[in-house]
Amino acid sequence: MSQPTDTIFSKIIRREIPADIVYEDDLCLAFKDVHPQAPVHLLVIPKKPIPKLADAVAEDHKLMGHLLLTAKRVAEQAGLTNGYRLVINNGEDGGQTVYHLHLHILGGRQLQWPPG
Ligand code: DGP
Repeated sequence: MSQPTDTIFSKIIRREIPADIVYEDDLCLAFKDVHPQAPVHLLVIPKKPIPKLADAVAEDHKLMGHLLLTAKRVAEQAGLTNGYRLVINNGEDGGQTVYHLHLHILGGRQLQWPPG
């Protein structure tokens, strides 16, 4: 099923709604999650409105690498020296609620495994 590409995250990119932005470059943006699940909970999103990971294509491979390296950089910037978790929820069974690809950075407490 196709999802609308203009989501609340597109509005954050365009500064139409406020967000606590911690990092930005030409390709991506990182900001605090509005419903934090850990003491540090940040989201890294591409500026390109890819609805979900399953919609990424071969030509996105550099962007995908950039998102991962940005997550590492942002986690370091947030002081997560003792570790952290990256999560990408993909689609309905993955628990995705906002259909603009995003990486969750979770840290600042001991995380459990497996997730619910
Ligand atoms: P997911 O379930 O993986 O699609 O995660 C979406 C996340 O986005 C969820 O943790 C809450 C967060 N979120 C939803 N709306 C907003 C918003 O308007 N601002 C911010 N900062 N985060 C939001």
